[in-house]
This record gives sequence, C-alpha cells and structure tokens, in this order.
Amino acid sequence: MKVRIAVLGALALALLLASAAFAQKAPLYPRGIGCYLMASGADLQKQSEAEFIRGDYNDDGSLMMNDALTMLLWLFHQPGGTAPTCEDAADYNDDGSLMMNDALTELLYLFHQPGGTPPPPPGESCGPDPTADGLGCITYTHCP
Ligand SMILES: [Ca+2]
Ligand SMILES: [Ca+2]
Repeated sequence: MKVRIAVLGALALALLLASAAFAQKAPLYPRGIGCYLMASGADLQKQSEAEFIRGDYNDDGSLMMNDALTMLLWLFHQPGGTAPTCEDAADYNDDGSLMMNDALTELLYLFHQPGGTPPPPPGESCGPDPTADGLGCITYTHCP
C-alpha cells in the first residue's frame, strides 16, 4: 500500500511540475521533447565509451528515488532539477532520449511495481553504453 502511494505520489508530482511550469510560463513542453528530436538525427549517432550505471541520474553510485525525482524536476524546468552530467546514465530505458518515462519506469522498478523494468545494459553495474545514440556522457565519477 505504501508503495502504491509512493508511485502515485511521483505521478502526482509529475502533474504538479507540469502545472507549475505552465503557471511560471516556462516552456510548455518538458525538455525531453527537444532531446527526442535531437536523438532522431542520424548524423548525431554516437557511441559513448564512458562507463556508467544506468539510472544513476545524480551520479552518486546508486539507483534511488531521488534520481527519478531530480530528472522530473529538470524535465519540467523546476528548481532543484539539474541537468545530467551523463545523459546515457539518465536514459533509463536506453531509447536515446531523455523523457518522463525514463523517470517513471525507474520509479516503478524501484518500488517493484508492474511496468517497472530493470535498466538495460550496462544495468546497475558499471559498463559502457552498448547502444549508439545521440546522447553522451561528459562526466560520470562512480565508475573507473
Ligand atoms: Ca543515484
Ligand atoms: Ca529514455
């Protein structure tokens, strides 16, 4: 029951952030839209050689709820939302874009809920991105 409340809380937070962005006349689209369009350009395909833990948005070496929440804050242009230093780590579902579903899927996984899937390779241990996409990894400090 507590888990469902937490997941529902995260979804409510996402809606709250969207409405807050609207009230502040921030861009009406989350940042992910732009990333998605960038990622669709074939000329931007690249493969990151940096090692990282997928889903560790805040680069503290572990997957926690604050990874997803910080990402949501950043996507919706809210205070406390910082851009990821390693986009590949932030791309939880490894689809080459940074979108709300990355954060939501991570939350569902962390709380053992349906729809929550483990992060694709390199998963929860250090490794390079096996997928060529438009995302990069400038800095990730918790892998050699
Ligand atoms: Ca983390
Ligand atoms: Ca993604």
